[in-house]
Amino acid sequence: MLVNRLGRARKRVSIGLAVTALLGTAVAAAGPAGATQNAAKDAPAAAAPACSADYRIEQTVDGGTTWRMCWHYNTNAGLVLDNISYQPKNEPKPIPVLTSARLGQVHVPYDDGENEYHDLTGATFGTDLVPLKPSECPGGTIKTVKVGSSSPIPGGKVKGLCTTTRARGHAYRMTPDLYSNPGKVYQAQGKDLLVYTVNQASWYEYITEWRFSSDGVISSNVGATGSLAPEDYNGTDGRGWPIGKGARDYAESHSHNVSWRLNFGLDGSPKAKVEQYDSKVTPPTGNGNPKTKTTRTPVTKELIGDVKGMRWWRVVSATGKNADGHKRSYEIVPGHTVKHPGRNFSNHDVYFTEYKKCEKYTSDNLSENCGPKSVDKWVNGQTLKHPITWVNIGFHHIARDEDQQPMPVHWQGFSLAPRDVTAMNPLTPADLADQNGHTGVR
Ligand SMILES: [Cu+2]
Repeated sequence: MLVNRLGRARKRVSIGLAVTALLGTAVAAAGPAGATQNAAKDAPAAAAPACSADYRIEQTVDGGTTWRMCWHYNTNAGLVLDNISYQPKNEPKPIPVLTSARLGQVHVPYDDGENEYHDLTGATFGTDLVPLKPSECPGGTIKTVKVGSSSPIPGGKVKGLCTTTRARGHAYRMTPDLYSNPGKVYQAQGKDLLVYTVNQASWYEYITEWRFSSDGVISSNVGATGSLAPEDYNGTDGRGWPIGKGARDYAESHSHNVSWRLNFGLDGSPKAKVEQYDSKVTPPTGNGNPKTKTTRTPVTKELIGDVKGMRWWRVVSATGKNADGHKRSYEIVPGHTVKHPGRNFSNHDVYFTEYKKCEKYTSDNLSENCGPKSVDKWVNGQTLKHPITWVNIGFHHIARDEDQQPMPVHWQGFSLAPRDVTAMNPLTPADLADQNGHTGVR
């Protein structure tokens, strides 16, 4: 990630100046209404997104599920999705899920300690949105993003936001009676709405992908591709891997610690509750079987959380219940991750902080007069009334011969799984709609 190409080095400086000029205000938003939009995204989500057609995404996917959202673009954070709502086929109106969802930081520390980058706030990630070819957005639409004068694309308008759909295989499958009627099968193939951009940070290209499934799951993954930084082939100190012939060029090892900032707005209210679940397994005694006891801990104050054993968290709606009378929630499901103990903001899986407008970036926070610069230091015992969720997913990149050239995409990310948002599987076929709860032996 070293930057010594003259143009890029200059660019880094010019961005630094631009950021300085903007300190204390909203970071440069290239969305429909700039600061107004920034303020609006923290308000409770409306049932229908309040944005113009150019900034609206609405897609009904197979199974009758409709996802709606607005988007805008920020020259640091990149793509920002606002007012995301989910409407399965049997729901009378959209269910607001997230008021705002975006990256929080891409932190790249090198193993030799010489460099440590914060790609959103300290590199070209946001300004260097790349134009997409139609073939990179199969079956979809590429929207124009007004990045502005900091874009390397003349005019600053980049055809860089793809929205499309993609098959994901089975949504469900059920054979009610394999023995007497093996031909009777309920099955459906799932379709997802995909929303993605590609941002260049020096030699790397990051694909930021959001996936909205017909069953209510939201996933975000960042795919790192592009090139290994040509300057970083001096890892002969035991902190690199030989790339190229023999043992001459050693690509320096490093980490990509990607984090996300999620501002939930379940059922249109920011006042969600956070819960942590832990399960204790007791090994069997004698000829018995293992037993597991699960306990719920309300997270009432700001928290730094680590996955341990069977632990998980959910964000619970303060107001909404499904048709079964259960509180709606979304569960946080981290993907594969490696924590980076080099900094406290990269050494944990989740951070729940009380909403504060100026707390924008996981590390290297750009706001002036906002106290410490990283998320870990914002966790200081405040009561959670309007929780902000930060998810950190790390990857230690020890390069390999296959990383050139270009580098195959490496994905890292997480999902948000609906838990009791609807009373049944939102894709339940009409035949099975009465099978809710203990319906007896089939
Ligand atoms: Cu890498």
